[in-house]
Amino acid sequence: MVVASRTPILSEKFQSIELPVIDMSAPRSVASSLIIKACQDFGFFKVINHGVSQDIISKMEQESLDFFAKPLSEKLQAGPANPFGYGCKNIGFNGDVGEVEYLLFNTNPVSIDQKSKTISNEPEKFSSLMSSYIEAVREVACEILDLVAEGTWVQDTSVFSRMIRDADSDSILRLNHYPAMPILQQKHCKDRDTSSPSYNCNKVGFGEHSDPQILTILRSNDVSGLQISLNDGVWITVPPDPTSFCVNVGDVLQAISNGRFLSVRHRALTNSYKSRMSMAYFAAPPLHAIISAPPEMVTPFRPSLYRPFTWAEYKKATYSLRLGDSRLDLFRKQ
Ligand code: GA4
Repeated sequence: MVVASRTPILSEKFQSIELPVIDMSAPRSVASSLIIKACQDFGFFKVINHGVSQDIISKMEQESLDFFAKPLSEKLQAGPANPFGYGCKNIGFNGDVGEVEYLLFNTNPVSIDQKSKTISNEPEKFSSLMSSYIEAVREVACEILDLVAEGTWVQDTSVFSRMIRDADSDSILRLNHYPAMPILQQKHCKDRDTSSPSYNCNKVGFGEHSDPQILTILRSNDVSGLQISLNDGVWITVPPDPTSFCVNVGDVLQAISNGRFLSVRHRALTNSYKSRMSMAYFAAPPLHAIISAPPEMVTPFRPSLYRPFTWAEYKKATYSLRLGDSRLDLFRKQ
């Protein structure tokens, strides 16, 4: 009897794309215009010279590897991820699944302290490392948002970054582990031509979706897996680059830019040879924050697209839908 696998196997070859690279040490006006162009054209870009210490990044990756290497019974003690903690295969609360295990944290220090106790044998050390990492990536996100405001002539240039600097910001940190899925273990791959050295047999680790928040700052190891869906719905692979951060526009930034910037759908695939590790910081407003485009983003040629809403309202809609559903459309003006 052939048993259907829960996540389909994708054995097609994908094209890859080099994302625009933004050097954060470039003059502000240069960085600003490149970021704006990338947010409009791709919704994705890479940042280099971002100022986050390599030492902190490596230690975070090591801590994640150590955690995911533990026996499942121990990892489950840090779960369920409802809303924060360890999760395995289940994504959200409406039946989505993927070949991934993960840790989800709210970035507020009290929540980090509490969760650290179930994750590490040295909770204080772990919690302090997490806080340093979060602070550093939050700075990168704030800098990018200030550059966006400057380049779009928004008068109050900290209007966007203020939302994520707020002590009540609802930002999230997610540590993902996509286990390697050796071809021989994949029933449906056995019959295919696996002799080619470039042969890879992928499964969906984290299915197609857009990120609900303002901005995502992603760091991955040297294993490919991230794909973005460009205009025509074709999946394009983003080559891994552990030396940079991959940044993408979230739904809220699409709304506050009045549709000028794109919250692009993306997904993560597993790899046959090596585990993929990623750490994603999702910069979000406080729950009570009102999401609406500043007046500079609305013109007679670009009339207001979305009705004002709170992040709490948006989050509620997000969690009541499936991973791949489009939520921003629900907030569009008629
Ligand atoms: C996608 C982006 C982030 O990983 C996340 C995810 C969240 C979850 O895993 O709990 C969601 C997903 C994400 C969007 C739709 C809902 C919520 C799973 C899901 C089915 C942490 C987030 O904020 O939204």
